[in-house]
Amino acid sequence: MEDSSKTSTFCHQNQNLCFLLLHCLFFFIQYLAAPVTGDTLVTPFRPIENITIDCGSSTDTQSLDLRPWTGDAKGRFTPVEQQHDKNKSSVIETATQLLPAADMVPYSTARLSYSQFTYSIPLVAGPKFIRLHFNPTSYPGFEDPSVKAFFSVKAGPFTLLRNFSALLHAQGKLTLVKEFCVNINESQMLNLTFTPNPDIPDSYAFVNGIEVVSMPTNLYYTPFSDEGRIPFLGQKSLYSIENNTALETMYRLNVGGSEISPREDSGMFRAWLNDEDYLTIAKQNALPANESTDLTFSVIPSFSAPRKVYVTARSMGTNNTVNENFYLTWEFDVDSGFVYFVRLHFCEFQNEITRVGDRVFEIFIANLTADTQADVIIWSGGNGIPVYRDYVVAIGAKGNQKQQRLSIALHPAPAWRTLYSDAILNGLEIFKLSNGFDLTRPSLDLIGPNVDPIRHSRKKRPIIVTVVAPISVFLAVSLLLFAIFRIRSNKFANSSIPIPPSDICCRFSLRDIKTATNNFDKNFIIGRGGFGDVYKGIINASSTPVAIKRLNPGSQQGVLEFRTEIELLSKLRHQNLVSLLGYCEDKKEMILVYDYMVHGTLRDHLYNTNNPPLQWEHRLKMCIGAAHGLHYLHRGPNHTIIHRDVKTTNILLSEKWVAKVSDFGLSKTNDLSSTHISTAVKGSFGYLDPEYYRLQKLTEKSDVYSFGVVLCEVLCARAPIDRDAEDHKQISLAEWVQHCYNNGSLDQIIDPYLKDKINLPSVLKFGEVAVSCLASEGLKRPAMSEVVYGLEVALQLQGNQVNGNDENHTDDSSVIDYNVLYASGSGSINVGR
Ligand SMILES: *[C@@H]1O[C@H](CO)[C@@H](O)[C@H](O)[C@H]1NC(C)=O
Ligand SMILES: *[C@@H]1O[C@H](CO)[C@@H](O)[C@H](O)[C@H]1NC(C)=O
Ligand SMILES: *[C@@H]1O[C@H](CO)[C@@H](O)[C@H](O)[C@H]1NC(C)=O
Ligand SMILES: *[C@@H]1O[C@H](CO)[C@@H](O)[C@H](O)[C@H]1NC(C)=O
Ligand SMILES: *[C@@H]1O[C@H](CO)[C@@H](O)[C@H](O)[C@H]1NC(C)=O
Ligand SMILES: *[C@@H]1O[C@H](CO)[C@@H](O)[C@H](O)[C@H]1NC(C)=O
Ligand SMILES: *[C@@H]1O[C@H](CO)[C@@H](O)[C@H](O)[C@H]1NC(C)=O
Ligand SMILES: *[C@@H]1O[C@H](CO)[C@@H](O)[C@H](O)[C@H]1NC(C)=O
Ligand SMILES: CC(=O)N[C@H]1CO[C@H](CO)[C@@H](O)[C@@H]1O
Repeated sequence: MEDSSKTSTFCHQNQNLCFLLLHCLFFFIQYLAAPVTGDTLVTPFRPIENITIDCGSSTDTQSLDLRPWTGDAKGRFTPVEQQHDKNKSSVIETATQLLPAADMVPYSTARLSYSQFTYSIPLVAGPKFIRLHFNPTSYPGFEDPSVKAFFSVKAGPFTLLRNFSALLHAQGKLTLVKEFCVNINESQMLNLTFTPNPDIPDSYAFVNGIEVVSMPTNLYYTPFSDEGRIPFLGQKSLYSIENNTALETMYRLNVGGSEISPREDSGMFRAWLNDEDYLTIAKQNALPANESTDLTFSVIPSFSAPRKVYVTARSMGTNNTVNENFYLTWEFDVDSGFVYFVRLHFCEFQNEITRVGDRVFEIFIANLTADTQADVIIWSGGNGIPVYRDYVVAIGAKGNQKQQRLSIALHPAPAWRTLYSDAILNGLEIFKLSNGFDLTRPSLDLIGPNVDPIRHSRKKRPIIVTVVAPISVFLAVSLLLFAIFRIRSNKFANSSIPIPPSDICCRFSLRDIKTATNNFDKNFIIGRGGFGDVYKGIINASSTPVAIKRLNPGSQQGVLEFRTEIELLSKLRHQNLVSLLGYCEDKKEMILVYDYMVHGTLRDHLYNTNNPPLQWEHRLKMCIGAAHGLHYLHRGPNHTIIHRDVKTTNILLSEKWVAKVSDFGLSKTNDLSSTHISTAVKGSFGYLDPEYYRLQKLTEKSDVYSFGVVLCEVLCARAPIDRDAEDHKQISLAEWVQHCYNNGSLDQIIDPYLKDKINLPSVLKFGEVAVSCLASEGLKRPAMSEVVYGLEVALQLQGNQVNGNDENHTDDSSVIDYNVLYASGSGSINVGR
């Protein structure tokens, strides 16, 4: 028998090849027919085969959705029985149970048998959906289905079901559909065999309806040319779904939207359910469907999922503060010992989300990290463009549990990466993949004693994180601070503020301040900060201008920071720190008086400015000066102070172009008397240390990171975040500099003004210091003393040509005060190696 069948297959090979080619052509045309331009032109997939068999029916019927079904008792699809025992013969019965009208076809009739029966269905080559429809009820003449209706189903060589009980699987529902995907190698009869469980006496098999629908060749199967393209989570490898794999559909959901009936699918009669039952917490936001969204299928074929999937979605909602700590999570029961194929469908259709970086989130599947920077706009290329992402994950066994929960969790990316702290999902599909030809036997590799079920990498984070300001506020603060110390007025008042005796911080009366600022005249404002306005005033006797910072009244946060700043600054004296001259605390007013910094902020001389560009040597000296200032803060004789808001707008330039670190409003002392360091994440967009953000643990290495960003700005003369960058890699300056440094292309991104004016070794040294500051682990970043040393090496490599012979810029910051530098006897110097 076997020999003859092989021979006949062989004889037909040429004919089959022809068939294959024809169908390849057919699919090709179908792909072409799927438009890639506008939503209005979308046509659903037209399957060449859409076979529907109404089992147990002697007539052709039609379901309520107008699909025609072929009765199997008439001949064409009549199954063949293995042994025809009169008493155990297959019978056709009308189900006694009352079914809803919509379910009458094909569920009102059934084919049942105590012996094996086989449907032979002629098919052309290619992947197919096979759907089996069951109405698990009692049928006259057949014993209790809960004990006897156990059977297996094979499709060709694939075992789809074994010891299967439709009644148990239906879990109380009236009907049940099992969907599989198999690939037909060559045009052949597909044998679909139902076998009662031989271990159970008088067991029987039954089926109410069978569907076979052809599907696009590479809808789920990996194209022949692609050697593995799906990330295999937890395995550091890629996976391909090959023709010899059978798939069982476990879940197919229209996330955030309503159920989609087979009729409404994109031509393949797939059913999409709502996701609500699978959410771990019911509160999540379903985004309102925007039915008028124009979808553009430029990345994936338009039949990938019906339109409804992409114009509805679920997100976390608008409360950023809550989202930071939240995982938007679905959970699904799956069988242990199998590999699962997960497809996530995305489409940004909200008007707000149009640009790279708008909504970036993390994806975890089965507790494994699937993506840390999911950005639908990057994947799709824009708003209204659907896209899907595939992942494969193995679910091992935990103990002897036959089933486990596969979770899909979304979490917003850290605030320095994403504008909205949110995540989105439009649809999802989960398939079980066969082990060899078997979808029912767990793989020993996955449940064997040696295999620890693949462990999750997602750390459970205690929910004690307080994020003080959402990203938009960071942005706003950045922008506002940008303006500090910018001179807006040339009118100065005569002031009666007395000169503070020596450099000891003194207390001014409110009247003094009012006189100096002409009663807080708006024309005297030179900047606006997060805590209030900054005025310029003149101390009469010396005609030395001062900067007067008036805190917004009524801000509790501000009062604390005000006192912190007085306490800190009055104790600190260093040539690279802005000196506090005095303060005023009167009624509700809180005012600080500083040295006025004539040349404004460092940023004022780097970009977005009319000031002439700074020479490289000057930039180096300013960086060295600021680094000294920070080093003094970190390693002062009696204190450790973490600045927490290091940025180019907080580095001011004195009349003699000495860089001075300013704005200690966000600082925290870590001296012996303080018992804890606040864990509230503070800082500015673009400068925030990702490790600090992640671990909420504040160390001076967070300042080192921010200073690394400052160095990048100085080198490239651009903002830390450029949301208009053409390439998304360039949005974050820190990431871009690291990327270019590692590629050896650092010289190509430096400030064009500097080109040809600097020595490459100096730039490379500078880049090395900057990149070392940006190390993702704080421990690997240098101390500020090492940064100072590294920058001095860079200055030497440049030849230090400035000394003495520059009219405009006389700079004393290159003079290193080693007593200050090594005051705390801090560690070794590695940066300069
Ligand atoms: C067939 O069924 C009849 C009655 O239902 C019974 O009398 C007879 O013994 C059965 N025959 C076999 C071979 O089981
Ligand atoms: C898988 O099957 C399809 C259709 O039968 C065929 O076009 C494709 O080449 C096959 N791929 C592989 C890897 O055999
Ligand atoms: C078949 O499944 C039932 C219910 O899950 C189980 O009790 C029984 O042991 C299984 N039988 C075999 C032979 O696997
Ligand atoms: C398809 O063909 C491959 C190789 O040609 C073979 O290994 C595999 O068993 C075939 N699959 C089916 C379902 O016939
Ligand atoms: C399918 O089943 C028929 C009848 O049961 C048998 O003759 C044929 O050889 C089978 N074909 C395959 C590919 O198993
Ligand atoms: C829905 O989408 C259309 C087209 O993209 C857009 O013009 C409209 O503003 C959207 N409506 C809402 C409520 O987002
Ligand atoms: C966000 O949630 C927090 C905590 O539940 C709540 O205090 C705050 O009012 C919410 N904000 C908005 C805008 O709903
Ligand atoms: C994932 O983690 C949760 C909670 O720690 C656990 O209950 C679940 O079993 C894990 N899932 C898998 C697939 O390991
Ligand atoms: C979507 C599709 O192609 N449906 C076809 C399925 O087959 C019946 C005939 O059996 C056609 O009438 C449908 O148009």
